[in-house]
Amino acid sequence: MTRTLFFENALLPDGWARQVRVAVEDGVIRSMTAGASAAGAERHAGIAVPGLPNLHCHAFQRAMAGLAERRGPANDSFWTWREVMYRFLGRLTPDDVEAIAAFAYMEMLESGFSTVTEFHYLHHDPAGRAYADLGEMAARIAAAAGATGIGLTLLPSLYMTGGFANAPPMEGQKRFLNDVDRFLTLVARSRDIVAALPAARVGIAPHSLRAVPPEALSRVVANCLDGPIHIHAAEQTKEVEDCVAALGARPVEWLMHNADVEARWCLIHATHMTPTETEALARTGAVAGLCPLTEASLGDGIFDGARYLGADGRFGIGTDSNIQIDAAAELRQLEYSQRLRDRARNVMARQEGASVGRSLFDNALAGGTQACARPVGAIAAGKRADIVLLDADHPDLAAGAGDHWLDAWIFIAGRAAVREVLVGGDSVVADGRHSAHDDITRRYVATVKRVLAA
Ligand code: NGQ
Ligand code: ZN
Repeated sequence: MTRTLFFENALLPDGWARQVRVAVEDGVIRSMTAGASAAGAERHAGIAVPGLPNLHCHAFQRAMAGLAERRGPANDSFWTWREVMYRFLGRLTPDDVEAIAAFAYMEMLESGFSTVTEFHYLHHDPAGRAYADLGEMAARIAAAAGATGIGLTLLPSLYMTGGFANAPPMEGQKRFLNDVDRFLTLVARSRDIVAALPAARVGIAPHSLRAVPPEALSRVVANCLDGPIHIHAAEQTKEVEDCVAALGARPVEWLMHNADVEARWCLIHATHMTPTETEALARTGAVAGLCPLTEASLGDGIFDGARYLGADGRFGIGTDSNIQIDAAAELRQLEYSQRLRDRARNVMARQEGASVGRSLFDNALAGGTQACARPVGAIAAGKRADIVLLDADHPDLAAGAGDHWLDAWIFIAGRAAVREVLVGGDSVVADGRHSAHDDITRRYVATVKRVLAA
């Protein structure tokens, strides 16, 4: 059945348009016409922009947000945070993970994301034994995506070692571990698990050079003939130093020389790169998966956005630890981190007069779409009808037009500007609230109370 949607203002591939009619069939845009009449169409109020892909998420971490903000005995860091995180995940059951993921995905939709790319490594039971179904946890992620309506790219993650040079895994990592063969079985199982979700994709996520030895990395990449390949790289300076000691090169440098990094790849964080690495990464056509709020929260460092953008590097944004789920806030943090470092303004836009919000949005949309490998990312024929309607009556947007709407959303209003979200043409968020907001929230709160009391 074909439905016709109508938007007073919409951001189309060649720019802002007025009075846009969009025909949708089976969740996919078949045609669109600007300057058209609204007769007979479903009118959706607000400013229509493509939904953003979230290119990096560990959903379960949403439930420990705020629980690692207490000072420890000395020198808190990414590594002490990771210990807190490992203790927390040790308690989670499959039901818990499903409830937490549904809540996180609901918040993503409510903030303007319409795809989640789940970098999924919590595979086994608390004792480290595989569940009867190797894909038990993957199925919970898929169920949460299905319940909320968010589009899913599922990236089963391979985790083998506790550090470089085949360091044995730590106790807290035993729920993550697979060998290459069992991992490939899990990838195949994941394809079955997501099959019922609209245009879901499966890729692979070798966790990091810390957790995957070089031989295993080349084997899984050789076995992944399609779908995205994501890997954490160069997030922490200690990781860079350990990588140089073990492999003789910095993480991004090593990947450039030893893996065939191309457009299917997404390097998560890529925080600590030399100018040469930054420019080399840009040339590969791979995506840098930036997670600015998490990188700030964890004290990772600042991505060299100015140089990377200048070299035509592709990037997208991810919510990673989910300390705060807000698409606009991620983009704002990215720009503000550049400003603070450079003592400058309007860094992440290239031409004089260009809107920084528009530049951030366009880049995150294109890079996120490439990294999730779903047919999304534009209000255009052939793409899924994943559309965010910004509130044209919000005080920060009401007097604006065109790119100013994006600047106002990203730099001022944040998620409060998101009024409605359509996935596959169906409204899942209205008046800023997901259609199952109360049920999903109740279940989440009950879960967190139980987990924290345990
Ligand atoms: C993760 N998070 O996979 O959740 C990691 C921590 C690790 C970040 N790197 C675990 N931000 O790196 O081993
Ligand atoms: Zn991550």
